[in-house]
Parts: sequence; structure tokens; C-alpha cells
Amino acid sequence: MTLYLQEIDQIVKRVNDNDITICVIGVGTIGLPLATFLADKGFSVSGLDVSPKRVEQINLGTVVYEYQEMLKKVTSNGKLKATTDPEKALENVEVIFVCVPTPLNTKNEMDISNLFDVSKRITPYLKKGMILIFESSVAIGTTKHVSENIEGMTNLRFGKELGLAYCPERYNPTPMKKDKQDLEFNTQARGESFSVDKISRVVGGIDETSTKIAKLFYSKFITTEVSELSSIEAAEATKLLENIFRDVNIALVNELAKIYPKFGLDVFEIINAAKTKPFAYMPHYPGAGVGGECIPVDTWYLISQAEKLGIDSKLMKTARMVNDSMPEHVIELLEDELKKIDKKIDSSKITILGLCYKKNIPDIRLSPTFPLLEKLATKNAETIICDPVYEGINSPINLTSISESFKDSDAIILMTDHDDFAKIDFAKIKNEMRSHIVIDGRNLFKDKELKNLGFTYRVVGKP
Ligand code: SAJ
Repeated sequence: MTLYLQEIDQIVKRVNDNDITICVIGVGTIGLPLATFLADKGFSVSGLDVSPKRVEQINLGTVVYEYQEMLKKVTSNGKLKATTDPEKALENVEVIFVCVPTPLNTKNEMDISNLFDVSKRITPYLKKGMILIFESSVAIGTTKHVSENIEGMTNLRFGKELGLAYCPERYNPTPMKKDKQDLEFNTQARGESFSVDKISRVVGGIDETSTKIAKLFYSKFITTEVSELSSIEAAEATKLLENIFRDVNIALVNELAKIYPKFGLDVFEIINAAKTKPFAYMPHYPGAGVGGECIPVDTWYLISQAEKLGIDSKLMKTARMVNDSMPEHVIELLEDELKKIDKKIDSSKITILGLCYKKNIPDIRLSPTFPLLEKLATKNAETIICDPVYEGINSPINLTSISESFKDSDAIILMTDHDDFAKIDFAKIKNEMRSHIVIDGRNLFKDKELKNLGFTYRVVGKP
């Protein structure tokens, strides 16, 4: 009799003895750390993925990521094996984790085709007593919806023959080298860095047994808390709140970044002052935009759901609009400075620093640099794009090395505050440039240094 249908004390014993075979479907950014930690705890884990290249890299232990050493160990001792073959991946498996992407479609609605694809691929191998645990960020009710789709293809019922739970990922993209950790982001709450095993989680199941089983597995490698919630929907809604909270609070400071400078005020000074309040304030910072597959996406999930309920989510929509307006705000600051030297964008050469959506993370998904480039193209600007963190990865855009990026340039726009850019020698590049304007979309550079060198320096959020 397999796991979900066993008595809880038998389940606890088997989890403690690592005597359960697990499959993680979707071994990408979210799934691979999960599979690696579970295998490192002693479980036999298979990773099922549609990408043969990813599967090969995993089995060779050559995936470049923060748990690479652990990955090498669990692939060489055979605890973790990746495959593209569902039959092989689901052999003797009793627990299936699902961590596939749930992007937005062109109408800003959630696209769950990957979840339906998973349903189709695994259904032939589902057996009584198995449990499915979903991690992908989704709109409320999606996990049940997908489970009904699976029930439609089998004679097995969730909550009867199969277990079902949802534990939203809280993955914190971490740069490879420890000294590059985003101190502000990581140390915010308790002054320690948040690797997968240190991030507390929440879990909700279709029933108590499912919730308990899911909690047992996460508690095997998570050293902090795993909280049980009343339902799958409660766990789905928790994830949305976490990311929408961030999106809305970033939008607030982005709006202040357009207002406070008009009073001659530096919004960063104000945020850091507010941060001295020992309670009820969490700092977020303005910038050139909000990217990544999470923050700008999850908000739309709930906006479109609310719409179907006849509710107009004014606040969330406005937050999306404000955050999406930041690349254009950066261009307005540039046009402002070009006008002062009688130049126009269509006769200017502009160096764009940063294609990645976040500092020191090699990820360009929904990066604010794309809408910036689109806007600059409509203004016939000549652009050079530089991103040393993404160089060598298959970039959809031509990237120029830092050393080659400033020749005859009229202006620099900083979109991503990679540490590599903080080391730019402005005294040296000044001689290469035609005009000397710097628009800083991430408050990275040093005001005095640039102005002493004769640069015109504008920062999003500063007068
Ligand atoms: N950003 C700002 N101002 C800020 C913070 C971020 O403009 O004060 C921008 C960043 O530059 C970036 C975007 O927002 O373009 C998103 O950055 P992020 O640091 O919020 O991170 P993600 O997308 O890498 O990770 C988020 C995190 N969610 C929360 O912090 C609530 C992470 O914990 C989640 O696991 C992840 O989304 C996810 O997978 O949902």
C-alpha cells in the first residue's frame, strides 16, 4: 500500500527512514534546489524535465548554481537522476513535486499549459496512494482545477486514492559568490542569508493527511518553520499576497520617486529615515522597473481573477502601471538632460548597463530593460547594451563588453546594479565618451565622484 493510504505513524517512519522514492517535475530554478536537498537528505529522487540539455547538465552535475557542490554529490552517489522520460522518472515513485513555470499569456492572464502538460504526461503512471505536491505560483483554485483535469483522465480521486497539497515556492535567487549577496534583501528580517533550507514555508492540503505528509517532507531539509494552513487555496493566496505586497510597495516608492525630487528631496534619504522606525515599516526602493517571473506576474493573476468576479482591482492595477512606467521615466530624465546640451535622442548614442532583471542574477525574464529598449527604438536612438553577468549565456540581444561599451557614447543608462558596474572607472571612460550624461536607475554610482569628473548625473528618486 503506498504512502498516502498508510497510517500516519507508518508514514512518519518511512519519511524518517528516507524509504520513499520521489519525483520532482520541472528541475529548473525552483525544482532543482528542492530535488538536490531531498536527495542530499537521503531520498532517491528523479528529476523529470522537458529539456534534454538541462537533464544532461544535472546528471553531469555541471549546472552553475548556488548548490552546485551538493548537486555533484547527489548525482555522483546516484541519489538524484534526471530524465526526460516520465515512465523512468515515475518508477516506484510515491511522491511527486510539481515545479513548472506558470508565465503570463499576452493578455496578462495566467498560462497553465505547463501544468496541463504535466497532468497528461504523468496520468498513465499514477497509482493509488501517491501524493502530488505543487509549488508553482498560481491563481487561487488552480491546483484543484489541475487535479480535476487529472481525475478526468484516471479513475483515481484526490482526497480518496491520491493525496494533494500545495506549498508555494519562496525561492530567493542568490548570486553565486557569497560576497555578492544582496545584503539589504537577505538580511532584512534576521540578519542571516536565506538559502532554501533556511526559508520557512507554508503548506495546505486537500485533507489533513496530505498537509501532514507535505509538511514531513519539507521539514526534512528546512531548518526553520513549515506552517500548516487550512486549505490549498489558503496557501495559493498566501503566495500571491507575498508578491503583491512587494509589487505594491515598490510601486509606492516608485511614485514617490517622481514626486519628492520636485521638492528637492532625495527619496533614498527619506526611505532610510523611515527605516529607523522599529516597527510597521519595511523598506522598498525605487528604480528603473520591476522584472523577473514573479513580482510583475503574480499581481496579474489576482487582477484577472478579481475581474471575473466583477471586482475592479484598482490598487493592484495602478501598482502594475506605476512599476511598468519606470523605464519611460528613465528616458524622460535622459531627454531632460540631452535637451540641456541641445541634443536629441535620435542623434544620440546611449550605453545601456544591465539586461538582467536583478543585480548579480543571470536572469533576464521580464527585465525592464526590454521595454526601455523598445521605447528607445521608437525614438531612433542608437544603443549599446552591456551585461557582464549575462555575457556568454544565450542572450537574445547583442551584448558588448564593459571595455567596449562607452566609445563615442553620449549617455549611460544604468538598469541593473550589478557589482561589476560599481567598479567602472569614470575618469577613464570620460575620454571615450562624446557627451557625459549618466542616468542611474538603481542608485548605484557615487554622486560626488561623477559630478567632480564633470558628468551630469541623475538618479531615479533624487533631485
Ligand atoms: N525591486 C525594486 N525595488 C525593491 C525590490 C525589488 O525595484 O525594493 C525590483 C528588482 O530590481 C527586480 C524586481 O523588483 O527587478 C523583483 O525583484 P525581487 O527582489 O523582488 O525578486 P525576485 O523576483 O527575484 O523574487 C521574488 C521574491 N519575492 C518576495 O520577496 C516577496 C522571492 O522571495 C520569491 O520567491 C520570488 O519572487 C518568487 O519566486 O516568487
